[in-house]
Amino acid sequence: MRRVLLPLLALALAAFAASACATAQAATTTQLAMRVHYSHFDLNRIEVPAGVPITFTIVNDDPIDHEWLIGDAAFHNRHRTGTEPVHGDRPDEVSLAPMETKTTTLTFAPGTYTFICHFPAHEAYGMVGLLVAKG
Ligand SMILES: [Cu+2]
Repeated sequence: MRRVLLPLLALALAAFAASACATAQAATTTQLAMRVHYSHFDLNRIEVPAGVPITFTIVNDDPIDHEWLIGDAAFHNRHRTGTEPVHGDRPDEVSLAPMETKTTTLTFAPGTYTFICHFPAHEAYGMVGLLVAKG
């Protein structure tokens, strides 16, 4: 059993490393298309310029609800224990019905932010990404 598992693990790690490289975005990007598929964001590391509007088009390709919430650690701590099933029209809190596409525009101060789906168990499953705004 152990002989079978080790090559599979190596293969999985190689696939993860390849996908991590493929999902980085250049720091000049102001328009981003993002897809949610199998409860994962297809972009998990994004670099954008600080101080200019960044427009995100987020496609939920799954047959279940998701959300895209972006902010700092305090923002996510609030949402991890929050009880809002659906978010309003705040640009940093996007609720996505099954197969729905939404667009939102945000301007970031220089820094590092995370975007997370806070539906039960989705963050632990890997619905997390990093955005770096470079000044
Ligand atoms: Cu989700």
